[in-house]
Amino acid sequence: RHKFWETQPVGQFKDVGDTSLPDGPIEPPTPLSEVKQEPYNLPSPYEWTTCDMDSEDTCAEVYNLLKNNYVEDDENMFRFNYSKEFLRWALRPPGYYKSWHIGVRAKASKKLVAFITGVPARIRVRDEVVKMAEINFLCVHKKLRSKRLAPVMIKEVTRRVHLENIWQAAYTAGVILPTPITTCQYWHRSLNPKKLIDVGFSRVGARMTMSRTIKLYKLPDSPATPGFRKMELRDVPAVTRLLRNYLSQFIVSPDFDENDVEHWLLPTEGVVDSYLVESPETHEITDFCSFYTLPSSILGNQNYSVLKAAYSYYNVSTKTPLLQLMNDSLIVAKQKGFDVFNALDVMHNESFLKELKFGPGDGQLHYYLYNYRIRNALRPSELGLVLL
Ligand code: YNC
Ligand code: MG
Repeated sequence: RHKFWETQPVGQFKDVGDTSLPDGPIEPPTPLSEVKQEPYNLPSPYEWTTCDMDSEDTCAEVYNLLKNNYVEDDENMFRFNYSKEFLRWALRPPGYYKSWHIGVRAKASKKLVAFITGVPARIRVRDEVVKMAEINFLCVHKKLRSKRLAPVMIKEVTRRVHLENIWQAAYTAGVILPTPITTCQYWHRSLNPKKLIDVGFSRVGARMTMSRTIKLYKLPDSPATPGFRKMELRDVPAVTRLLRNYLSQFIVSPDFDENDVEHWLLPTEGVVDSYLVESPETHEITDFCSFYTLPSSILGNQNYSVLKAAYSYYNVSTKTPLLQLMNDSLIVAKQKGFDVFNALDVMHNESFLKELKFGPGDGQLHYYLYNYRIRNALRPSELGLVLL
């Protein structure tokens, strides 16, 4: 059924429940000299290109490919619209490899028609920290679909990851492939219910009116927690300690050091927002919350073209109840003009979703590891990893 995925070192559906297979790498690394030195062959009208995300022109080409061809919802009403600044942030973390930012061009026109990326990450699985690639932004132009280009792109990124002596990867997808380590659900908290209803993102509930709906989702004008403020560069060491300690309880999570925290969590305008609670008495950093900015294009609506969405990222509560911390996060997101705040049911998110008036979305997000078996699927609450 999966002509390509059946050939890959991933957990196979036929092995689900087989307790004789050990957790950990499926295949051992091969000597680097045995890694294929030349790129895989593309159909002859196409050629490989390495995308230099430092270049304004290349970044704009990638942005436009994704804006027009990347992920849509099941009803084709919305399409992710990652900003150029976001793409630069997502693709240039500490130690990134330019060679993992892979494009395909039409030889004749030089038009960019496909893309796939990896970035390096240390991911902890139980008590082992594994160097991995996080694979994202796999996209084939709408006119080139179903021609088996995706398997070639996946094999090529795999080859380039292997050339850096890295043998595992993590990725998410909306489709079911062999085989998810966990399956998560998105939840949505309306911040601008009128717009969400007007564009068909949500509906006026049974026995509800527009004005009652607006009242239901109303939030205070400013955060309630004393000492709640934006994260700054000087907070990196304290946030790293807080986050490392928090993430250690999950079965799978990133192993963040201070450089990673500075890159992934220090606020970047229009890309990632982070707040923390500094105790007014002790000046201790006790709590942390963050979200990233990922708008969606609204397809074929007369009045609106963009849905402004915030996505819950990493949140840590030690003193402030998580519910209160996340309510403050909703308040600042509302103040910044977001229409909706999205969160997965990962980590401890279940504990606040219903109470803070998030509603379950349709469509699921499956998490996968490449060349690393986990015999028993995790519960979403056992996962401490958010991919972009
Ligand atoms: C997908 N999302 O099953 P089988 S998520 C992985 N991830 O193979 P074709 C996928 N595989 O089943 P199309 C996939 N979607 O026959 C499809 N596949 O074994 C598999 N959409 O290829 C599929 N972006 O080229 C099948 O299909 C084979 O032309 C079919 O292209 C697919 O970024 C795609 O949703 C997704 O642009 C490119 O539909 C296209 O349809 C598209 O005939 C809209 O492909 C955008 C979209 C996907 C977002 C993402 C994560 C990707 C992970 C890739 C796997 C990485 C593995 C680890 C590599 C490093 C290893 C090391 C070390
Ligand atoms: Mg194709």
